[in-house]
Amino acid sequence: MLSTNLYVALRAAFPADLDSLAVETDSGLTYTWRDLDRASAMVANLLASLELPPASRVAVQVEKSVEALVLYLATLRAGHVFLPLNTAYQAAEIEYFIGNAEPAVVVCTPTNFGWVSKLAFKAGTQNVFTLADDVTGTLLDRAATHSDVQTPVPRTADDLAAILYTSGTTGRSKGAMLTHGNLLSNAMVLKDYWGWRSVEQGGDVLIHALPIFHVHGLFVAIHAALINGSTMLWLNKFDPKAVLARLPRATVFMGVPTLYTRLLADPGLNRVSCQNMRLFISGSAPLLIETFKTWQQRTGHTILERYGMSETIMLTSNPFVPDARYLDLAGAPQSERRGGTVGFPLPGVGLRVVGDHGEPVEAGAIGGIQVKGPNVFKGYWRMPEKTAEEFTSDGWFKTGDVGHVDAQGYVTIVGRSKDLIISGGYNVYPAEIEGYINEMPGVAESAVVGVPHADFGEVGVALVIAKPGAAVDAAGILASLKTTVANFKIPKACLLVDELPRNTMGKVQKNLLRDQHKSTFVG
Ligand code: MLC
Ligand code: AMP
Repeated sequence: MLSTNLYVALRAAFPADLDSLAVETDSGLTYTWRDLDRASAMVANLLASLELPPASRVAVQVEKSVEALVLYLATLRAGHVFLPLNTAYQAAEIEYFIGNAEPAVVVCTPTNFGWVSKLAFKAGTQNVFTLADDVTGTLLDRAATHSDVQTPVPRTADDLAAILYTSGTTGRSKGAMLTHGNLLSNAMVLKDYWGWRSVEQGGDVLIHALPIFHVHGLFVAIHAALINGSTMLWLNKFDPKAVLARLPRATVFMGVPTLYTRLLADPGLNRVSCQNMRLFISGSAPLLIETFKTWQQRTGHTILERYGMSETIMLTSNPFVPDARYLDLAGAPQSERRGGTVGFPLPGVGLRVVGDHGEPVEAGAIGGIQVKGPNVFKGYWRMPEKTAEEFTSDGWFKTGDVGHVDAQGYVTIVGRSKDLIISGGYNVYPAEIEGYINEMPGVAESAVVGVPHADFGEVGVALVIAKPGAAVDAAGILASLKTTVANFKIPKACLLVDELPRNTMGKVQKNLLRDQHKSTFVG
């Protein structure tokens, strides 16, 4: 069991040659392992100089950069709690997170400093720094005056390391509290299960093309690279051409399904460009079987699909190679990566499928997925009742995902009991968008549902009923939403309708709406 700060464990895994390459960016900057260690010490010392109570929240909404990664490491070192925020969030969203988390430090882009600092100061935050993606900002100016040596603050496995806001299964955004122990145990399991190669074994090189404000880019990708001493080829923004250009020097790639479909759209993706690669990993949203198969044909590689969530980090994975240490339910080594499934529960993760009333279902039957393990979060920030609702009395976390486990043990996700749209790997909560639309003048009611989309997998469509006699304009609704919420949450179509289908209880039948509008974007 971890008895120290997560940073200490990551640091212990840095290669012996601290002057070797840790990160190379798309703008040509290079960082050695020593650079990461020294820079994060300086920022940690800056945080220490603020004399904050232990486990203060450090809320961060900045563009992706290696300095943002350094800030994450520094927050761990200083014993505080990292709170990353999607760069697309607008003022109303940021105001809620700051009000709820009460961060002691807020770091934002220089461009957003005006409005973010106003919100932060109003909420009582004393320290607002800026950080741009070109190695500038007041955070770095202030850190430059501090020592590049720092002893990480002792933390236990149960101490908080990060809070990730997610709507979980219902309602308003809740802060999922992840501990040093959650993050380290999951990183160690993935290092082993995905067969990461140490520097002595030739090393791995990861193409890091995901945003770093979610589990996938921040924890799965970064921790895997750091805990293995692997170099990262770092892209501040996903660009298929930039990924293709780096494939010959890389061995591992991680992406949401949209990244795979966009790469497939480039003729430069083929067996030759992928010949140095050893592993392509997909997750955060369902990978279509067509994408899985086309990828196999084009590149000769079988994508490894895994499943996780903010509250639990990684839960299941298809196997890396047949390995006698990991047996399937039939007692044979887990071997095949099976498209359409998310593989097996990771070592140490308990997974069960239950019926509507929590009763166990027969093998192979569909039901709610519940999980247990050292990776499962500590609860929702300052919401003990919500936390209690999402756990069973015997300690299993209700994921809100619906699926089944076959006789061999492969887990398949078939749907979600939570009303959630996953668009390009980002979560969109229909209730939040409906709330904004319902407030608009002339709107009587609305429903937002997810429909298939070739690029984003799934996107929202809004169905709106106008009040009698009111002149409501669908384009105007979308334009108004754009001024209020993050752009990825905006429905990609809005239709005015006369009525919404309801069941006998009066509840809108979203399954019918999804079915009616399923061809809006695909043939
Ligand atoms: C961008 N847009 C999106 C969108 N991303 N709309 C819906 N869904 C999305 N995901 C909007 C833009 O605002 C823009 O609108 C229009 O779509 C076209 O933008 P784009 O230039 O094509 O988008 P791009 O910037 O290229 O971003 C697409 C993307 C990005 C796929 C690269 O969405 C992305 O990085 N997704 C990864 C998300 C991720 O990391 N998820 C992990 C969650 S962790 P307009 O109107 O402005 O033109 C998790 C747990 C787990 O789920 O298991 O891993
Ligand atoms: P988040 O709250 O952003 O962490 O999103 C987690 C949700 O993403 C999960 O509860 C699943 O619904 C979904 N998810 C993650 N990985 C997969 C996958 N491989 N297949 C299907 N759904 C996935």
